[in-house]
Amino acid sequence: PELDRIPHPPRRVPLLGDVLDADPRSPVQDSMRIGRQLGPIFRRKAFDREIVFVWGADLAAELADESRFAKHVGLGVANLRPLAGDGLFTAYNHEPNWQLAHDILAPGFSRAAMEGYHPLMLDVARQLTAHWDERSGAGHEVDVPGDMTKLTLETIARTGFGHDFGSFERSRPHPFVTAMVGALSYAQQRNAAPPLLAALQQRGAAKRNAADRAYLNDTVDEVVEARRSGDGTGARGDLLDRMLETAHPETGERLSPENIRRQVVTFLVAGHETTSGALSFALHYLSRNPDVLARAQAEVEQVWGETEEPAYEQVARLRYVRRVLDESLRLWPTAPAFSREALHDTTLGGVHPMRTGAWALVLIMLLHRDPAAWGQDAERFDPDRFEPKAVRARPPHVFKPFGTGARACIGRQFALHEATLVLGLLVRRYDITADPDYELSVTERLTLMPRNLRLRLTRRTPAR
Ligand code: MNH
Repeated sequence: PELDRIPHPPRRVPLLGDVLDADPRSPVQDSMRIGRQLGPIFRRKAFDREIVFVWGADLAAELADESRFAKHVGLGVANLRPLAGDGLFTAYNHEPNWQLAHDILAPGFSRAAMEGYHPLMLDVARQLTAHWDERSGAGHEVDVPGDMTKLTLETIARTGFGHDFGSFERSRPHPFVTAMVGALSYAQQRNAAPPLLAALQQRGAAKRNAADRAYLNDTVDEVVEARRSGDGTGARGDLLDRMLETAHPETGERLSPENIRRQVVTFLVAGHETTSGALSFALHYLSRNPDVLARAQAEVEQVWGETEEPAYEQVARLRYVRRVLDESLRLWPTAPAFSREALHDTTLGGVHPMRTGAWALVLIMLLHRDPAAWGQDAERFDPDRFEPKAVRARPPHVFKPFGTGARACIGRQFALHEATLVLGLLVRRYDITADPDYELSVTERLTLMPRNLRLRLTRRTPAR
């Protein structure tokens, strides 16, 4: 009865629900299509489970109110619990390890910490340009998502954990990435499976998932062991040092070895997959918008000048490059949804009653394209939407690529610094052209990633 006012797809059938409209490989893009027809709040049912989706700017702003709502650990996030447990991303709000780990790790994302990561980020970016130099020029193309994943995995592994996966020395993705993609896809598919049949039908998939999790955990254990048995300098002050050595500033409490394992896998995964997608979408749009690319190149030349290797402060000065990134994250927020639950009985939008604990999924994809907030041309790529004047003219809570509230992304500044630095270096060094036959298609594995995106590069002169 509480859901009566919320529209659902017209082809609803007994027992199955709306699964005739559902493809487990593209739940977000399916929901986007359905949401456009049904409006700012709607529901979809898979077998016995019904999910409420919200994307209207007004309703999403209500759900952002931390006095009424909080993060809900459900769907894909909950399905990752067997791997990530009470790690930061998958912890329930009430689990003490959330606050503990948050307080211990937050200084690892301070300005001072970021400044310390900058030289390592540059090193990794230079591995990428060396790799791309060999693949620039006539007759070559680069595998954008593949190479962005190499870059972002190396970046989080080296800055956070002092670990080198050697991604650029490999022709195929590192097995860590393959296992991670397997785990993310499995977590996504489980949302679509009928609860009883799932157990029977998915035995093969469950077995593969157990193998993926075992591989990820083994990798994590090796990374931790290497640090523990290292020369004991312990002076890096990186994320792993914080996890192993830092006590809570007030309580003196420390993370347990089991929780550290959950945090390491959380950061290795959350710390690279979505940034890789964000960079890939941005490069796609740069290749399709020569005027935007030219403006970005002009900015980098003006702000960085002759500087061979930009300093930390020079990255945030790339205002236009940053807008390109923001606009890419608007159209394709690579973590495309998050859930919010009611802290007490309340009414959403004045008409939809929600009991304590009732939850809804915010479809960031559609929120970011709501014409009420973004105008009638919301589908068009236009970085000028992020000019300060335009930002001030919009209501708050309409741009949420990093989630909201206390459980918003802890790695936001890390991702933005890394991605802006890399885009700056890339547009300064190369002209980027699209394959005219390529049409953007997007794969989903909880996150979003352009499928088979290949681009052509030409070295520019003077090239840095
Ligand atoms: Mn990240 C939470 C998006 C980069 C580590 N991240 C979130 C959430 C979103 C998100 C959305 C909130 C999810 C929810 O409410 O259920 N994160 C992104 C995007 C990028 C990103 C779009 C890149 C672009 N994230 C990063 C990086 C790191 C990181 C880089 C680590 C270095 N993110 C996290 C962690 C959380 C999180 C950890 C969980 C924080 C918490 O709940 O306390």
